[in-house]
Amino acid sequence: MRPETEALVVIDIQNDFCPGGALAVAGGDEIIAGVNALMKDFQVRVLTQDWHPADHSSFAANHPGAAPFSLAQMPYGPQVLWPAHCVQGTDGAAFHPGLATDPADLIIRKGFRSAIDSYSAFFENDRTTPTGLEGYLRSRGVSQLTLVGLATDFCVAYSAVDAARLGFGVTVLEGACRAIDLDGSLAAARQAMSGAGVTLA
Ligand code: VGL
Ligand code: ZN
Repeated sequence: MRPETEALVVIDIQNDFCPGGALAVAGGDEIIAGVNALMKDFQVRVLTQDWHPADHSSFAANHPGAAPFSLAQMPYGPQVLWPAHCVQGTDGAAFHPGLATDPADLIIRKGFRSAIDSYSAFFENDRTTPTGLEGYLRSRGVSQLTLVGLATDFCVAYSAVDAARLGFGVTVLEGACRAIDLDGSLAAARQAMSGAGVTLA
């Protein structure tokens, strides 16, 4: 059993990111058994849930004429426009039925403001608006994080880099993650994580 100073953070294992979902990540469901097993090793376990309103500005459908996976300029910087996914209250936004959610101490929702996306579990995509997760972990005395989930190159990587920047020790278990890999995004994400001091295991 890991000490109480260590937390497992499970990123976005939701139906829409698994095969058959609106923004399916190849092999997204393959990691679930391993993640469930890993949860038994940790005393602090956090799940994140991508949780968008239907009018969310990261959805291509909300930008007339824009194609899914194209880039838009937002006030906070460039933003990939995604197929509509993880709409609040829909089956796509629910956790995959195979994921053991009962062991979770905290479920943190993100991306619930229409005007701004939030890949990271710590900050929205302006990299400054906090989700509250940092305070939760610090007040529980957590200093080391292990990250797993979907997708390696977006929500996992942004969470890992932010966590390292906040001073947490961070390990990403790549075998318990799967990537979208849009135009080299996986290689870029791995480089960003390594550069931030994240351990890729
Ligand atoms: C994610 C794209 C859009 C993720 C979430 O969980 O990696 N990617 N929303
Ligand atoms: Zn999203």
